[in-house]
Amino acid sequence: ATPTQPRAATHPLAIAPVPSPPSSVDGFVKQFLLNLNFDRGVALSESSVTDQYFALAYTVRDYLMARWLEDQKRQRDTQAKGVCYLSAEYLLGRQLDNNLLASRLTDVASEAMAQCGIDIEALRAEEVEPGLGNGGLGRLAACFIDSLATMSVPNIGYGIRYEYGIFRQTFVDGQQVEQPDAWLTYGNPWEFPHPEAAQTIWFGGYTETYDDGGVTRSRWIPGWSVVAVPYNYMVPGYHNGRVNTLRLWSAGATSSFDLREFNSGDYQEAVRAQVFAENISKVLYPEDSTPQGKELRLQQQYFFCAASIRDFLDNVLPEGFDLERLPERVIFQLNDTHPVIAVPEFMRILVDERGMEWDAAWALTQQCFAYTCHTLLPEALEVWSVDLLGRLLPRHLEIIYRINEEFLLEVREKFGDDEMRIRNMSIISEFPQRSVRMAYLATVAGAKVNGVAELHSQLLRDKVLPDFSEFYPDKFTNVTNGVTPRRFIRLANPALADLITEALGAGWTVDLERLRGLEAHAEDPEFRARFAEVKAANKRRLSEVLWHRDRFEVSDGHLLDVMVKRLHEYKRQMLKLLHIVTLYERVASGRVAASDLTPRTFIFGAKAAPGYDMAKRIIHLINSVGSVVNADPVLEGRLKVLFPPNYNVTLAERVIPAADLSEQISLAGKEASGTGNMKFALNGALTIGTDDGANVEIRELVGDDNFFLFGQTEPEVEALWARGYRPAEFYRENDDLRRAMDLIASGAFSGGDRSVFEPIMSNLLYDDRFMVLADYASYIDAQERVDAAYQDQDAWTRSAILNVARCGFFSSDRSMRDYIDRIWHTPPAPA
Ligand code: T68
Repeated sequence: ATPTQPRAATHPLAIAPVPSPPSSVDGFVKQFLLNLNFDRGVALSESSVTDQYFALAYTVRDYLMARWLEDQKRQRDTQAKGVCYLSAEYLLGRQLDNNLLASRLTDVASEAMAQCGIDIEALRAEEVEPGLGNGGLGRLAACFIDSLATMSVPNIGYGIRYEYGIFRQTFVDGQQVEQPDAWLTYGNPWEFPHPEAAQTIWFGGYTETYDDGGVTRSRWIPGWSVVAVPYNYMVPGYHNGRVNTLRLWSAGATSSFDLREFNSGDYQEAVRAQVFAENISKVLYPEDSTPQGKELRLQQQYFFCAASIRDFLDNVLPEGFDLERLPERVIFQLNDTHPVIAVPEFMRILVDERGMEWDAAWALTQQCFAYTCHTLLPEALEVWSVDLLGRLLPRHLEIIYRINEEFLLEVREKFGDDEMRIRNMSIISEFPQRSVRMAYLATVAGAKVNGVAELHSQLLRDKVLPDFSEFYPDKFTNVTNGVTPRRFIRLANPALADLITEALGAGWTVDLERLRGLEAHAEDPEFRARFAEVKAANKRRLSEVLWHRDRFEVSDGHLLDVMVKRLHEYKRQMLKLLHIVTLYERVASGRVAASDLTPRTFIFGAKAAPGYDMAKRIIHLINSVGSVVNADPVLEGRLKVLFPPNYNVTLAERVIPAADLSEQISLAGKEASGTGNMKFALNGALTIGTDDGANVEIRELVGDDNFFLFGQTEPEVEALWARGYRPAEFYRENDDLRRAMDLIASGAFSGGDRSVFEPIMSNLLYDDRFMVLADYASYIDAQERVDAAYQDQDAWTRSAILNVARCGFFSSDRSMRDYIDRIWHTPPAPA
């Protein structure tokens, strides 16, 4: 048995008698003081805010512990089918409030802290959010594990415990400067390390063939190894007593490795080995949607996949489990291609280590894995050069070759010797260099392949993987993304949550379609007034946060127009900026009176990948336009541009509930789904958006009257490319556009320096891959409809309520139900 297999130890108590909720304030205080004294080693009177935060976190943990231990034991006993979610990213956000909410301890904890003379708000502010993800994909994983726990579905989330998460963004002279995210500096009260359960993960070396009783087999003689130490995190369900597990792996040196060096007297080498090994989980790659093909990244991917697969087979499954029955026990869900190396690893274990026949192993693999694709950008599809892969994982490369060989035989059988098609479908591409297409490998290996919104799944079938969808017509499916209403309504917007509960009763938090009940209330003037007051209060709260954080002031009575997401050209922050510059230029040139502007505050939040020059230039331009616009008296304070640095989950929870207008303006056919769009609509913002990703479904649900649609559709985009897109023509033919671009080009936002933003301007004029100029006129027009609609505040509020009422579909609980029905087939867990 491995160190994590249970021992036979028993005692009548079995689980320590920690008070379990609902609980008294006294009991909570007692437990808190125990933790403060015995774990932190300080007296209350001597304790720092950090001590108090840790003791509070430990106390919440204590209340969840019995349930966590029970759920693990029950799962060991019942071996119910569960989901292993494999994801290189989990963008969790702060844990304290979520865990208090899940365990019904929010009020008890506040009262207990008050009795100790502690301001719980100060403790909340003390928590550093774990930023172990880049954006949508990582946050989606966090929403999904929350929903699975809330629905009592057996689940282990597997990933990487990066020592440094997504960088902390600062601005120096308007330009992004990245700082390391040292989130573990003061320790982390939410994790449980298990160094005794570490795994050894091997890399490199070579393969050899050997004779196995007359059959020639291949085996891997690896060259070097690191250890993977599991860190467990509790994932509590909301009010159901369920606690699932998130298991993140941290890399370290193997003792044999550095001991050998140490014994030979080379201490420097031993330390170097240590550093080398620890590097593997050192830092999250900050590239979003542009894979870098770096060796360390592949090491990270294999590191966590190998550790997770082995953990599941050796520690989670009972000893002697019949692997033929694995599909009844588990599904490994691949969150994009980042964990696809788990497929050849799984095959290697079955075939090389467990002696299973290839065909039997492959049949199991094709039942036990499923793949979610999160992109449509061709440059975002991950490929690994055969060279690199073969050097790092030689046996896995052989396995991939064999998978490909047999797959292409099947293709020939079905489609004949159509060499063009064979080349197009091969998992190995030959140009520009021989490499492995990870999305193809995932598609061939997976039982199912899904996109993340209706439009995306359709384009995935028709445009990205057309040959595959013809070959495997039943493999492709859609699961539209969703977001957790616990974090993004209950925690982020308590005032709205209370208003909803008052109107609809409790229960909507786990059955979000019930929000439909608000439709009737939208017709009630008093309800509308209260809803509007909630929005106003959220704006005041945001205003305080931004003042405290960045010394920004948010003026009263402004329409809050928000665009928060990673900075990427396809998302088109430039289009938003051209709108702002247009409004400014009209007033500055005297063509429009400032008093005719709808007062608006524009809020941006966006990190750029550190190596993405154009994105960084656009950040610089946003800040530069902001400086000029915010300072120019000609606008009479009617336009403000705020760009708080370091947009993250914590800030999202304050910004989204305050927003009036949600900017979802990607070029049609480029944004796979979006999830921010759902969070805004559920918090009563109206969307201005293109027919892209999940915007399509939002608009269908809320209705055209409650959504500001603009821009080309995906087929129109295709048709314009086919005709020949010349952006300069749009520049020449649209006066407003020309004036706005000329103003930027003139150096008006760069102290007269015309060179700073020239690369952005010439890119727009002569390339404009994302058709900013083509959609400009339509966007400006839609913004004028926004201004007009905002004049009638009461009608606006009615629309906002209808957005909330009609977006219950976008709960991640519904996404989980869809995954269960269409892909996982995990039976409902016992209550
Ligand atoms: C996003 N993708 C999609 N990628 O862009 C978004 N990529 O439309 C969708 O809603 C979301 O996934 C959830 O499905 C990403 O966020 C990444 O973050 C990423 C990270 C590393 C490498 C490539």
